[in-house]
Amino acid sequence: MHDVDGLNSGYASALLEQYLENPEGVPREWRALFESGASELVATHPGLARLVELLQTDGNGHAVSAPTTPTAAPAEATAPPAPSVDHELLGGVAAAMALVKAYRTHGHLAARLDPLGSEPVGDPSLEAERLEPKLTPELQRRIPADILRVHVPGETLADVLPALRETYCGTSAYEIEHISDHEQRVWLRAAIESGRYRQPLSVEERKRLLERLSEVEGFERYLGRAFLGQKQFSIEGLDVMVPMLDETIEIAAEEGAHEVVLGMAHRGRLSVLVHVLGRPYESILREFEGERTLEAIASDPEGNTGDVKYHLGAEGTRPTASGEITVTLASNPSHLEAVDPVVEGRTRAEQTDRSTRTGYHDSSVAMPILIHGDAAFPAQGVVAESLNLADLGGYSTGGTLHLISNNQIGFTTDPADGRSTRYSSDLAKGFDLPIIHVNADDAEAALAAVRLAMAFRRRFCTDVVIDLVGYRRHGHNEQDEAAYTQPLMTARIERQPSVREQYATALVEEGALSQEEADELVSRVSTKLKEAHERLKATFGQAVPAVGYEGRIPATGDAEIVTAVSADRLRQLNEELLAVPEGFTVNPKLAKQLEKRRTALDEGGIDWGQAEGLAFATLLVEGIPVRLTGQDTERGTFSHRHLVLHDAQNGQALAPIQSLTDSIASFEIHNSPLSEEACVGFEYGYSVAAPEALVAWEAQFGDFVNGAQVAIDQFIVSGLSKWGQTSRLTLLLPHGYEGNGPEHSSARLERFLQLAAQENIRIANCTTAAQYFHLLRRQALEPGARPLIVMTPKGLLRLKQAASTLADLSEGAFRPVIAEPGVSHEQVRRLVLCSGKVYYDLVGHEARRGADWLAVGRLEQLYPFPVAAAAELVRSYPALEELVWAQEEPQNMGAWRAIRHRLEEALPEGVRLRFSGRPWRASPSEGYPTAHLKEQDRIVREALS
Ligand SMILES: Cc1ncc(C[n+]2csc(CCOP(=O)(O)OP(=O)(O)O)c2C)c(N)n1
Repeated sequence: MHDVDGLNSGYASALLEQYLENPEGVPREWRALFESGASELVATHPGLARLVELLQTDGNGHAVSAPTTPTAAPAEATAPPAPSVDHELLGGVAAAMALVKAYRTHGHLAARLDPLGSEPVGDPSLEAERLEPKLTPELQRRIPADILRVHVPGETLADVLPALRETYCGTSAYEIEHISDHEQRVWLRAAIESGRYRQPLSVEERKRLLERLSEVEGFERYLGRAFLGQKQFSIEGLDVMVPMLDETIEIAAEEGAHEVVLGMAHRGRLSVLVHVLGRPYESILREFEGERTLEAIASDPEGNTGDVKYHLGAEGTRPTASGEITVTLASNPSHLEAVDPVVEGRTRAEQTDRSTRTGYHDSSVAMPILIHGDAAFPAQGVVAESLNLADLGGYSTGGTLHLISNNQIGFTTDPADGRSTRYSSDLAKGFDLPIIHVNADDAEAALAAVRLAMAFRRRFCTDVVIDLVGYRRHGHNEQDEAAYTQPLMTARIERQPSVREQYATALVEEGALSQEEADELVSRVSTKLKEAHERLKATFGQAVPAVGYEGRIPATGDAEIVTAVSADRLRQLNEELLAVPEGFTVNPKLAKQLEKRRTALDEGGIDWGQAEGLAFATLLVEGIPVRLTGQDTERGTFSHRHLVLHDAQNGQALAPIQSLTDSIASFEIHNSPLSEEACVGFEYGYSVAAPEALVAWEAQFGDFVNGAQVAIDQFIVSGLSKWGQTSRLTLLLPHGYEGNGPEHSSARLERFLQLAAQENIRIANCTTAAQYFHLLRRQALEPGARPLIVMTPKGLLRLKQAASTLADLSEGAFRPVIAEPGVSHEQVRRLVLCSGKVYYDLVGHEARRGADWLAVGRLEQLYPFPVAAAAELVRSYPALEELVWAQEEPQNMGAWRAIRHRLEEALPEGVRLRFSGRPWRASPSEGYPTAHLKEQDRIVREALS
């Protein structure tokens, strides 16, 4: 820096103002000063004032000059000339500021985060001696600390520099400067630098921490010895995760949470079950023994598959200083990270009071914790999808603690092959989350990281990430030889004393306890485990108590479910659904459409959207909460729903369904973000934790539901068999061939049918608004909860013939099979059976006209297959010769392959079965509308003639 002509505070302030307005308008030297790490200074006048004050004296207390002929300076800056500027100090201050900024921004690059001792890359900006001007020790001592606005103690830069280095480049490191919220950045800097959350532990706390680490290590090592080579996915190398969870739960309870919902994969899960959820040792030991006594796993009386021990969920109650707290570990599949949105949904359900009309959400009552693998976090898309939910009105949970259990490897894949970013956590930067990296061998620093994270979460209600950097002592699992692929790392790990050993040594050296006492902590655990194991062995041969399943729900029972609703009630609710308060302007075009709903009850023509609204409203007055989400669901993709109205004058939103006079339950409705996997997972989690509610998710078009395939395969259809976990989650999937190409036609009915077994789910495809009304109500009221998959229509939403009358809703029930009305059964020789929209193509076709030997039947429920009703229908045509199954979908898709055997079983002797539909196809439908029409016509003709 050279030739800053002179200074006074008025001049400097004016320059600053000018700089803020237009950086290009101030002299280069000043711009450099303002920009060289002095952004904080620039933004805050007190810092500037102090700088000016400092620079106005030459070190001997003499005032220094102001410009005589300021080139780009404001005209009023006319202080008397004075001797000279302390250029060295001025430059030093700028460099010091740059240095502080560098520590905050890049300090992590020089931090000692790897317990295995790899060298940090460092960064030139962190080296005081390499800056220009050089920050020599003398110069450092001349720069007062207060001008730097740091929070570490010290008078001058020379004092604060080591503290900054220790803070930002020690065994903890921080990435916070990417956060766009100024208040959050400022808070974090102060919290980190002041050491507020890194207060030294008391001797008692240290001993307790050592005891905990001994328990963790003792447990893992006992399992390793007793069940040599069995998979346990040991936590060793990241042992401190357990005390970190202890600390998190303790703080969560202190902040008023009644429940913590935890999601994690295999690594360390058994240790978490025992130590964090309080599962008795015996229950885990039994699982290991179970693999030896095959009988235990081969004899589930209900034909369930069960699951491996490191997938099972559990619930435990833990005492804390602030009272008891429930800790729930969500069951999860192998599919890494798939459980993330499920945990969020579960938590959200716990946080929601569904007895109020809009659902009162209080995020303080439950807290989600997600533990991620370092390979999975950056690479599984569902992570990003889930992070994107965090701040959305319909999804937020008040901040998730993300803990990356970073063992610096994914199975056999090194980070260099596993991600394109420096850190595993980098994705979180894009979500503006603070990231705390911490060395897993510094147990106290790890606890401090939790305290900081929790304080931040409490203050700002947002997610926080802790990247816990450790290692993996035993390879991917205990059957694996890590040295095949990571020989050097494996050898290094063999030399690494455990965190327990390191911490014990440190405490013994400090005199906090003796070596004997430290050893005693270890042997105590092993004794306890041995005893538990002996106790367990003594019970072998006795009946095995059920462990791990969270409340089995009986399948469909005999209870009569009344889905019809009195006409008076429907009239009243219909009026209320159409009512808007004084002064609310409904869009005039929409108002006309809605007006039709007013007369439809008396004149007929209740369409899909209206029937759906009425179904929801009737449930609300019966005390059943409803939650409906999906892409553009408030209006409805096909503009058919309109449960949320927007004032044409001011845009204000209004959902009349949320203020029904007699409603005693919540109606939540939210447009979802453009995600399938996370959104379906979220709703699944919500529905599991809210078994009394009707939770529905709607796809934009059914085709897109395959973006949520993991949630479907791994949770929705198999959760019951694996974990005894089910729900009444309802998927609304627009389906039907209307000439919109391969991707706006099929909700892949065949997939759901293939996944249906043991009455795990229900699948329906209805053809009238009333059927949909009764179906939704039945789904909510049926005592046995099961997920429901509905192929919902597009064209039928407005089709006159698909509309219903008031009597259709106030009488009757859902009919799984419907015979064609107005047909004389005696004459029928061919029954064309179909499902969904193609029914109207068939009955409306010219070939149908006058063919009194033909009837078209509808299968409205595809699973569980209505065996009796289908047989009854077929037998009701005494002259039947042929049954044709007609479908729009190709032969390898749709319902055909799943129900063919059912149809064959239903056929009387001598009646033929024939298929009419698209031929085997790799893509669901034609791309050209004309090709579609031609093909549709062929299918219908072949069925009818
Ligand atoms: C979606 C998915 N793909 C692949 C796998 C197979 N798999 C199991 S563990 C693992 C490595 C995971 O590494 P990381 O996330 O770092 O966790 P770690 O096992 O190291 O704790 C892989 C690839 C899986 N379980 N899930």
